[in-house]
Amino acid sequence: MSEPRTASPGGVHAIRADITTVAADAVVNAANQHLAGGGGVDGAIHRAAGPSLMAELRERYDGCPTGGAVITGAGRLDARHVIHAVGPRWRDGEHGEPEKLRSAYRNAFALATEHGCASVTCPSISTGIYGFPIEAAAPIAIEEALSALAAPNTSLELITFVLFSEPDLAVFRRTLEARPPAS
Ligand code: AR6
Repeated sequence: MSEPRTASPGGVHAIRADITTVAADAVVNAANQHLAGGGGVDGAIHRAAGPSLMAELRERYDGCPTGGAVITGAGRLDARHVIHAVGPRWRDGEHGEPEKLRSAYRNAFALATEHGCASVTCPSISTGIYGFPIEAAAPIAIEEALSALAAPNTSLELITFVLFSEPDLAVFRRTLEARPPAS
């Protein structure tokens, strides 16, 4: 796992899977401000990675604000890093939720490129327990992924959104089809 993984074709993709089973240089986690673990994809990632993840979070970080992201090793996951991104809890859309979600993705992809990652897997942040409507979240996620891939000198080549359900996958696929490909 010393070489960055690349898979062809590059770009932004959406698949249906359990994110803990998909290999990548970095796996994005939908975490909370306390970096305390929890349910949903956060619980699944911590269970699959093992206790080293929580140990490193406790040692290196004192939480993370909403819209931010931090990075750790990946324990037993088939990855080099886990990037813990904190999305917003949905209230009514009038409390900066879209901007905070955009910021969580942007910071997550920035960390991935700072660490020389080529491939990143990513869940749909905030659209589970945090209640962000997925139709509004998918365009934000995909715009940020395309913009991260288009940045000059980025190490990023492939961003795969890993959705847990067919309806969620359909929303991401529809949104992707409506967008121009990354240049
Ligand atoms: N692989 C891929 N996607 C998954 C998986 C999985 N194994 N498990 C769930 N999802 P959520 P949030 C999907 O609730 O809304 C935690 O307690 C899920 O269907 O995991 O950002 C944290 O600690 C949904 O589409 O994250 C926070 O407290 C997406 O992942 C809080 O939940 C995100 O749902 C964060 O809530």
